Amino acid sequence: MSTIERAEVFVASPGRNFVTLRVTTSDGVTGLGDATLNGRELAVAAYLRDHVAPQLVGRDPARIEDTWQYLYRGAYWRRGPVTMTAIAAVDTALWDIKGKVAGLPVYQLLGGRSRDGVLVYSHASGTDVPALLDDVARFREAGYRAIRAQAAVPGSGSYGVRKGAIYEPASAAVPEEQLWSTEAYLDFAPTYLEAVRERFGFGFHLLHDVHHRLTPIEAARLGKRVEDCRLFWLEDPTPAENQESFRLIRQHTTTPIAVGEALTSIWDVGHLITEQLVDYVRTSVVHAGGITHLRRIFDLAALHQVRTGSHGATDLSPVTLAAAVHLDLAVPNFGIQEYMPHAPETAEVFRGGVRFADGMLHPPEVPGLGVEYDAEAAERFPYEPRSLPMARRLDGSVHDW
Ligand code: CS2
Ligand code: MG
Repeated sequence: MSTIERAEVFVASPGRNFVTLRVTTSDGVTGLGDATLNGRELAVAAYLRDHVAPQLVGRDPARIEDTWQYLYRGAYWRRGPVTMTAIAAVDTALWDIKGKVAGLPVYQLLGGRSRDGVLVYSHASGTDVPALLDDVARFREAGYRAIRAQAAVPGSGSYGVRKGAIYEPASAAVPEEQLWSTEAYLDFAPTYLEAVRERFGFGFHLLHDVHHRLTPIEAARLGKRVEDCRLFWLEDPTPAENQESFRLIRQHTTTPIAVGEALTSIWDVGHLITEQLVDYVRTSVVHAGGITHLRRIFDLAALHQVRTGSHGATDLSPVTLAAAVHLDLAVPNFGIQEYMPHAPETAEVFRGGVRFADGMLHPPEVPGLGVEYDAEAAERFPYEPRSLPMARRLDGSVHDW
């Protein structure tokens, strides 16, 4: 029987910080898992190195479910982004190994293709409305069928506005403190979403991310106000710790709702799904316990007419993107996949991965996930301390970023 011989944790910054787990079996087969948690990378690296890796050596790599249960229930302390990201990395690496041993792409192990490709959306943004419209035009010309639109709000924070070629919010070691005015945002955001529809029409999906900034009644007001924009979804309209709070939004608007990128277990989204308080669940391979757990969340969602819409920002590595596309290809209730192309340096370390064509992503037709990690190249990109920004209202009090 093949056993796990090594579990190595790599922390590097090719374009941005990534934490990658590489599991190697006694037969020399390797599997990769993404363990990146934006702004808390070293916490997950330590969890893996100090508490998980020693327990993996000698285990049967084929026992994916048993390993998942062992790491989740055996830790006593359950749930939370650090724990679930560490478990996700191990789980994803074991699915990669299983695919390589079977000689099959991972989606074939998940039931095979349910669709020809994975519809994606990317991010258009601008410091003002003309710049946003120019950016939407660029993505339409690039063949995107779905585009998220975000613009800087005069007198308020500029959430979601790209500062260079690649969007990356974690810009400084100490959190950048951004101003936020709900009133200015609620007055301005509908106008630029309407401007996008006015300029480009309704021949593509338009999305918008509120990023946890509103109260339920404010979110209900926004959802109602933008109904004529026919959004594909309004994302993270309000913080989701209190899942029941989404019922108030639901009572006031037909604008579809997406939640979940910051949620890490089925228990954190279960009420939202079973009560149909959301239309899309955004949990990801890297933060929601890997392929094994994410598939459980997606299956629960399928029973309640909730579709998938996984997170896919640049702080999720090419390993997560590949694993997401394998899962997206197979599940019956796929909705859409977020796709923010990584920086060029990232491809110097993560070899292979998904392919973009005609507004969709396609997995590598090779055994496993189809990504390899170049540890030697990674040494050229040392870790850089980075934190996500935080937000303060105009009166100086802390707001949700
Ligand atoms: C955003 C992310 O992609 C999104 O929908 O919410 O950019 C998010 O801010 C980052 O992934 C946080 O690390
Ligand atoms: Mg988001």
